[in-house]
Amino acid sequence: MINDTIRVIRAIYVFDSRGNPTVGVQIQLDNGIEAFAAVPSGASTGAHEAVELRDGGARFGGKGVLTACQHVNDVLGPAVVGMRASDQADIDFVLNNLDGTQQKERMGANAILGVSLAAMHAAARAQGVPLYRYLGGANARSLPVPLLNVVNGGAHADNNVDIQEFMIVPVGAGTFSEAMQMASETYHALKSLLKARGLRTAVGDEGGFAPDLGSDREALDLLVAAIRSTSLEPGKDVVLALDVAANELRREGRYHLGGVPHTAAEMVQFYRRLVEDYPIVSIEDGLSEDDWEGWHLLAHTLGDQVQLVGDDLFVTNPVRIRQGIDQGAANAVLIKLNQIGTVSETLEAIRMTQHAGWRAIVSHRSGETEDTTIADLTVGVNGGQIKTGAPARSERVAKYNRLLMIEAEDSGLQYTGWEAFGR
Ligand code: 2PG
Ligand code: MG
Repeated sequence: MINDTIRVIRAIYVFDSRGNPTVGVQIQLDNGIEAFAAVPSGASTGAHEAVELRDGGARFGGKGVLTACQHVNDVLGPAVVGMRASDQADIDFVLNNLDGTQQKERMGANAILGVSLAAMHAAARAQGVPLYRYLGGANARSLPVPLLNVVNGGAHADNNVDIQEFMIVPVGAGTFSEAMQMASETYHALKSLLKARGLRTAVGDEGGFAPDLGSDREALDLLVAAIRSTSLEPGKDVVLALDVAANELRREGRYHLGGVPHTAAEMVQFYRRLVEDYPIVSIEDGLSEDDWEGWHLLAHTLGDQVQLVGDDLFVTNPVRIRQGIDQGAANAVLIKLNQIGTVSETLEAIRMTQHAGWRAIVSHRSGETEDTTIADLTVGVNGGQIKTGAPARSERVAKYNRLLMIEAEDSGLQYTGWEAFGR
């Protein structure tokens, strides 16, 4: 039997891509194996997410994580020392029990997830297999289609674009590396187009460009033009996806687009026209986190044409996902480890989603680090899709680079391509 007993767990703060502190957890096993995991952080967070514990006060503008680190060092870490790193479910059970709240606000989901992730990495190392193989065993067989956010708006950029993310999706590629080439070439073509039109080429939090544009349609037109100018065919080689992050648009019961208030039904019609006019295959958070009725209408109207992804709606929470499946409120779930706060609950969320015949898209957060866990996670669970920002900025490309390495070391893995969207 492999000896993977946990000997030491220690948290320190490290920086994320926005320059804010975040929790980093170091782990050492009795057999000498060490691992490290860093926790990501969102900006457009859902009200139902597990709680990220911040110190408040003057230090780091209130965003310090010393309390969360202290919880790891004094409470959570000591409780799992002596347990086996591969006993993930037991570890996560102990962590959750020590917290004892619904949304992990006592210990902090950032503290809990740091320990949970570190244990998972150490366990994989102890078994001498890559993380995706540890998670998926013989069943890990595909490389995901990347959803690359190349135009940033909403809460992720200082511009006047309402929709938070405009993504390119290289479904027509034969391999993951070919997909990344298509994406990178389109990204650079987009930059040239922006320059030629005298538009800003500064980037937002996820590495996408953040130009001031007249409308959301102008962003979509630019993307189609960029794809064409690389000799790729929009709708065949490369398609489009949106994350509206509609929570951020909602005020006084209406969705504010271009300064004009819209009902949920009007939003659905807005999407219907966009899907008619552009090669859009996926719309995330088209409506807000508690607008179940609106989601139902959206799924009823567009559910058989386009992937409808719940992010703030489901917050990777099995209870909310169950509700969504029972109501037919969407057909896909965005998976973010830190929305729920442990590895086990994340795996449970994915299992439930896939079991219902829905798609589970593994995702980064807008605040990221060099940690590449999500690349292995999506391969391990055959997620088929990953969303991790532009093909630029190291905290984003670290995940794509990890997938390139997985592709290079394991020729048995197939690129998912169009199949990711059931076509
Ligand atoms: C989202 C994410 C990631 P944030 O809304 O899907 O792109 O953003 O991490 O700010 O919630
Ligand atoms: Mg989102």
